[in-house]
Amino acid sequence: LLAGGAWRFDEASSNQDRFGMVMRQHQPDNLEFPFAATNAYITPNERFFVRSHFEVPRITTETWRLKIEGAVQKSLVLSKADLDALPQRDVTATLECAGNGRVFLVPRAKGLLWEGGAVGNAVWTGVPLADVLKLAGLAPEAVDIVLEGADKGAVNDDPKTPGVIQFARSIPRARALKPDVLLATKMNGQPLPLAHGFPVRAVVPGWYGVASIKWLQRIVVLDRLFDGYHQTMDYAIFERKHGLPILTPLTQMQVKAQIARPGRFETVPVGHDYVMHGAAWTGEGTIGKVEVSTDGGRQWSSAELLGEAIPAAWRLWQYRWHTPATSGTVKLMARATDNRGNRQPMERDNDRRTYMINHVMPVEVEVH
Ligand SMILES: Nc1nc2c(c(=O)[nH]1)N[C@H]1C(S)=C(S)[C@@H](COP(=O)(O)O)O[C@H]1N2
Ligand SMILES: [Mo]
Repeated sequence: LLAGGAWRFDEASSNQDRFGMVMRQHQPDNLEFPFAATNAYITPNERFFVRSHFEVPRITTETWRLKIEGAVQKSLVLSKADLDALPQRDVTATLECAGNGRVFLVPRAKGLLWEGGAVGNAVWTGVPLADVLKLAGLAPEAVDIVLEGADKGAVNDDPKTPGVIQFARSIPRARALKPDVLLATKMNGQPLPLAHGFPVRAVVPGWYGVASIKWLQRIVVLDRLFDGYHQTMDYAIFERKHGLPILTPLTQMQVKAQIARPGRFETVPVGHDYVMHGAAWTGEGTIGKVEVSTDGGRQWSSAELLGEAIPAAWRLWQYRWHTPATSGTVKLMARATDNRGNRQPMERDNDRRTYMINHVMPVEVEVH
């Protein structure tokens, strides 16, 4: 007889320490990483969030081509072999979706309701975009570099797209020419996975993920700023100049610390040493400090930063918290400051619409 109490799951099964990805949308599939499971500096490819607006285009390496046209000295068509023959470099960079944390906005926002897992950190390998632009030769009037993906579709709710369009975003000339912007063919040493842009994607370190165009197929150099759909009707915020709200495409990630553990509503033991941990990142800079409050924001103490400061890559942090001697609800907060002096705001700024969500968000836990 098998006693009920003696029954156990098979410890050899592969799900023992693996939280699965969380599905936020089907077809196109959009998945987030369960952020509470953060336990390593590098996010493994199969645990890196997926944000895709249209169906994944299936491309073969043999037929893939990259066209470079517009305000250039000479238009080019490169094959994957042409790209592979150019000097390669590695860049470690964190990608965060501009809508990460949207589920916490009040009132409830439209769009994918990400919790904290639309972020990941990877080593990208590829050819600097600047080298490819040099081959084509930028014309003097070149202002904006539009990157276009091979994926396409139509948005049928307002604001509608003008029929079927490709996913496309631009990077201003000066940013595009810095050597850290890559046309990446590898992610953490592996060929780019299909969901992450196979065979070639852009990586724009320090910028919200939307700039890092997947399934790259065309570069169009414009003599004016690009006002495409995905940086005006979508992925744009209001910036105020002389009191005028001006719709502006999102660029750099805003400084942010997230708590991985304890998780929301997790119970922690009374009078115990608990090691809180998480990650913090900013745009093109590095993290200067992470502070933690365990009393709802009255007092702040410095957390320990792990590893080294690499621009545009996240920094893991931890903080030894001696939990209260009596049970009750505690509001934990983490707040990051970057090396340029930017610190996370305490309040939400609604000019940011449903993007750039980096205000300090308390995590309630039960001391029990
Ligand atoms: N071609 C293309 N590129 C794209 C997207 C897309 O839908 N199509 N999504 C963008 C957005 S909004 C983000 S946050 C990142 C996500 O990259 P990932 O899916 O590799 O995490 O890709 C960006 N690049
Ligand atoms: Mo995104």
